[in-house]
Amino acid sequence: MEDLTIVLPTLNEAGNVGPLIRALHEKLGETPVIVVDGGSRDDTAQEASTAGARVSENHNGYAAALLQGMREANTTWVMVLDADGSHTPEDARKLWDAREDADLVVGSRLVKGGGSAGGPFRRFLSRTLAGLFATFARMPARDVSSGFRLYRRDLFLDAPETAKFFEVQPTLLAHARRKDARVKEIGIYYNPRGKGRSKNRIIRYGFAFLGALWRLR
Ligand SMILES: Nc1nc2c(ncn2[C@@H]2O[C@H](COP(=O)(O)OP(=O)(O)OP(=O)(O)O)[C@@H](O)[C@H]2O)c(=O)[nH]1
Ligand SMILES: [Mg+2]
Repeated sequence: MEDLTIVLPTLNEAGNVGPLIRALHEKLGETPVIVVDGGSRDDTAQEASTAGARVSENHNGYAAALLQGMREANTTWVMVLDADGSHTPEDARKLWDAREDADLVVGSRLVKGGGSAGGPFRRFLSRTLAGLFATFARMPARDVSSGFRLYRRDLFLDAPETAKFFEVQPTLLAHARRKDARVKEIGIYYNPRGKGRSKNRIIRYGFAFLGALWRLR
């Protein structure tokens, strides 16, 4: 798509990232894809470049990888999604089609048309986080931990780099609010990851989210 770059942070996503890039190209045309790899020990980088992505590296965690991808893109819009198969190309198309009158489109499990096959524990977590942030910090979207988003790039180039892990998601929402950005929330369906095992560490990331909640309250 003209004026769009797709950014995929990856860590050991061989078997997932190649098919995803091809499917994204089917839904969104030959949109440039930047894979920001966190030091995968499998064939992620090779697979991504064979599928047509530009691969760069960042070993400082998910948040730094996301922000690096945003800086390396040079289009008006940057879409970020998980490379493990949880986020679908069909929903990517939905976010792209919703960009009119928006500066940030949030792919949301928690609005009409959204949902999740993440299992009851995961559903509980995303809802609890949403509830906590809604109560203690003013957020412009309900699904504060969703990593599926379409950003108007220039508004986010000066985002704070305080977050290290997935708490970058509410941190960027708070940034959008400070900038009076127009935020839309669009229903997406969250699937279980494809190949490979989870890098989500509930304790570490839980504390990181609580730290972000404290900063953004
Ligand atoms: N560059 C980079 N990417 C990461 C890092 N950790 C995770 N990712 C990628 O970020 C996306 C989301 O991470 P996941 O491991 O799927 O996190 P999750 O969805 O909470 O957990 P599961 O789906 O259960 O594994 C995936 O594309 C990962 O490969 C990291 O430290 N650096
Ligand atoms: Mg995942």
